[in-house]
Amino acid sequence: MQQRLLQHLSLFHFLVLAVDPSVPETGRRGAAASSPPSPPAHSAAAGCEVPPSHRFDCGAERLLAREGCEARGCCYAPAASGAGGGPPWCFFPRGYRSYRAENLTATARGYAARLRRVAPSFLPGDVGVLRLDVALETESRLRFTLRDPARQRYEVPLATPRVSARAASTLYGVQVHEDPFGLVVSRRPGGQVLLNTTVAPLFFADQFLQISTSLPSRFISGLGEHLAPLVLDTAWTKVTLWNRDMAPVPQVNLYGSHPFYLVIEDGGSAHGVFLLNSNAMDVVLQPSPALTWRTTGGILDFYVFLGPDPKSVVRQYLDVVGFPFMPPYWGLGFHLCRWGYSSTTTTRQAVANMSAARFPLDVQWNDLDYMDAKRDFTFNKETFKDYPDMVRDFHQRGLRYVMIVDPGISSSGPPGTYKPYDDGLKRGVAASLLQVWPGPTAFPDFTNPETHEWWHDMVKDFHDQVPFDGMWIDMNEPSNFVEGSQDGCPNNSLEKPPYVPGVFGGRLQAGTICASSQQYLSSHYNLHSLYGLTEAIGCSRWRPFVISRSTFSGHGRYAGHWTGDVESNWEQLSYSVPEVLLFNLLGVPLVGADICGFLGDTSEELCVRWTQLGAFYPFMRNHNDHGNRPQEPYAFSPAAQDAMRKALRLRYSLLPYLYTLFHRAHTAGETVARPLFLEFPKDPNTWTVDRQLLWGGGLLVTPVLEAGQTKVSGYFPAGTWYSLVGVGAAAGLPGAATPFLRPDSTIHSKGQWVLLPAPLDTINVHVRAGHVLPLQEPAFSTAESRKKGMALVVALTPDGFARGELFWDDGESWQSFEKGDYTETLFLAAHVSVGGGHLDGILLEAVTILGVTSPPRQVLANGARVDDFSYCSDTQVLSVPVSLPMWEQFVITWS
Ligand code: MIG
Repeated sequence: MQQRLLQHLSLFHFLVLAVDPSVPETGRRGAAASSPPSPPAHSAAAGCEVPPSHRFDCGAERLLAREGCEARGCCYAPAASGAGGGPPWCFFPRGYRSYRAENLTATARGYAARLRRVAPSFLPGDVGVLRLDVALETESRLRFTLRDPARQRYEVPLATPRVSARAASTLYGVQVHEDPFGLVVSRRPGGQVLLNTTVAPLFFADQFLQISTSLPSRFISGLGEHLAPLVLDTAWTKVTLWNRDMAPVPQVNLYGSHPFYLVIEDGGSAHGVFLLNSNAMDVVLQPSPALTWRTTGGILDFYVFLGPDPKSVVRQYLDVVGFPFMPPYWGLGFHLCRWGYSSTTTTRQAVANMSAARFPLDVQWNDLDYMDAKRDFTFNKETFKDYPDMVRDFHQRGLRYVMIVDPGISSSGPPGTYKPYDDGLKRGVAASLLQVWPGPTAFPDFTNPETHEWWHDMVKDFHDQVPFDGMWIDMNEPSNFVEGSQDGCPNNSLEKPPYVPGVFGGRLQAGTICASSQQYLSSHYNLHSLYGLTEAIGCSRWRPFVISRSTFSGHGRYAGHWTGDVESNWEQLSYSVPEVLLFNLLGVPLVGADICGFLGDTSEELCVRWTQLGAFYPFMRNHNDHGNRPQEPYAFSPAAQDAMRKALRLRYSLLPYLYTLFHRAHTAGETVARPLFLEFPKDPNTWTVDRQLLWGGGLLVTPVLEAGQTKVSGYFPAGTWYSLVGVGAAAGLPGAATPFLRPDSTIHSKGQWVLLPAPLDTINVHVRAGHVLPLQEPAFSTAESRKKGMALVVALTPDGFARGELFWDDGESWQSFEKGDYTETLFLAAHVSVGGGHLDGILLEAVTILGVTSPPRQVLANGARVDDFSYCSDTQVLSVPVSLPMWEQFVITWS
């Protein structure tokens, strides 16, 4: 049987039908095995000699015994071990035929072909003819879609970039394998195959769409939201996406769906793949390595991002789904919350206790406690009688205020007693009636534009009474306390699809509303995992400080995320590092876990370690379940409080740096908290590190994640790393924003693991040589700290270089960057320049230069001698107290 290929040579914009000797091995053998008999089309014996790790499941939607398996033309080989986890017993033979590609034609953006099913599948609603579109969208981005040309199917309503012409040159080559159909994407130059869908047959039935690909390596990350290591296990892991209210445990679908993965290839290049599909799906990873997408609806709409470095992959993904929003400066301060601040008195008391114990606090929160009978947009007129005044008082003290809002609108009261429901009913905005907090409840349908108008009115009405600063949106998977509805769900194919992914609870409606509930844009079956995103869009229109539990691809453009109901235990503490890193890769940099844990009682040691790590979550909030022992920082021993205070001061000192990183995320699609592999992709040791995190490129955080430890081991990529062990009074600032260094704490790494001292009062933080970090004297809120003096930490490389930047604006105006109302400053070692007006009145009070190899004889600041500089030859630290206006150019030199 001859091998036919439709090959695209992107360099020459030229399509040929040709026999290509470079086709991957599996493809060639596949084609050879596929003589096309009529149904049942497949002879069981041929092509079954597939090594276990390369087997693709032929009985995914039902358990098959030998007979049923072979009736499908598949191979049956029960494994010795028990069921679950291992290779499938019933698998496709090589070359199992499904679709054949025909009529390849050039289009303005790339090319198109028709796919025709050559033998009916075993699935109901098979689509016999498909249209393939391949668009060479940019040099590094390829998109391909498979649609039913005869019928408009549901597609995710995400506004993706419009591209009208193909890219002039590309980092990828594409081949279309004719029969069985498959697509091969390879990297240019080099020819590394990144995607090869010829490894298993394509399925495109109404409620079962499946496509598999080989992977060039096992270093695959992404596919949130799950409690898992950053690099996923390819030993037969099924990753299920279907948003679910579920306290985080491994191997279960959680609150968010992000069908995007990033793979690091041998040598450190990286690519990414995004399947723009919101239906319930499984993604199966197997050790060959390979990956299978199996989704229950919509279309197959793929983006492939060529990098070639992992940072570029993230940016290319965000080019499609949207760059993150810019949070207000106060949003980066410390947030305090718990379920159980049962009155304004207890809420005020928490704030007073924080300040009496001299802890910084920027944002006080309330959970459901404030509501009247747990109804949105109401407040309890007894326990929260002075609620509006409380919020105003907080504002007076420079604090901000956020409260919880659930999506479910109570429908239990008599008509005319609850405006949100009466109004919503009138305006026709409910998706479904169901049981959640306040009893019978209607869930607003945020895919309906009218809902946004109504929601906006409700939010505004409430804000007119209670001037809150942000919204905490919970339960928006959406979560339901009965399955489907009080009357169950109808009996139809949306409620009982032929294939149910591995969702927790075993049914799509478990913990949520009926899949066949009709929403404005489509059925809940299609839209379910978009509920949180569409609600976040509705809320961010009012003012963008929104923290949401449920998320979908593109969420970061509108809101942040907290990782839900984590247990107060060490395991959950350590999982929070990969979760925070993952959400940064997914474009949701404003993310954090509940510090000290939510479910169950915390312990003092755990809470200290969690506060230290939490000081490096981009979103830092301590939140506790009702009924648990208190876990506010002031609830612990003096020693524990000292340790927490130190971590908080470290964070507050670093806020100008953190804010600048958010600006880079917002304007350039960068990450804020980042895994080491993003900065050091050529060093394979970094690829699996997920117990440390970087802030930007310049700061490495090595937390203690286990009980009873006073040492911690961390990986330090090759280079010089300066320990920023604490905030001391070393160099000039009255509030001491400058770091002190221990002589033994500079690491000259060849790329190695280092055991670091980590007593209970310390979190290890290292500055990477080559970076300048802008710092500011900490205070008890950002309203205060923003007025204080700044300092620079200049970490020199051995050849005396360092650079850094500062983004500064008023800290809260919406779109100050877009309007040009900001100051951006670039710092270069020994030459520091400033311009713009937003730093008026702020003094630079200290400059700390790390890695100065010989004692300077003289230091000049703007040409004037600085006499009181100090130099320590042990640490090679030069400290220069200055008093320079940040709003003018300045130059500091030493010689
Ligand atoms: O099922 O509002 O994840 O943070 O405290 C409980 C009460 C509903 C779940 C959230 C949690 C919040 C809690 N909510």
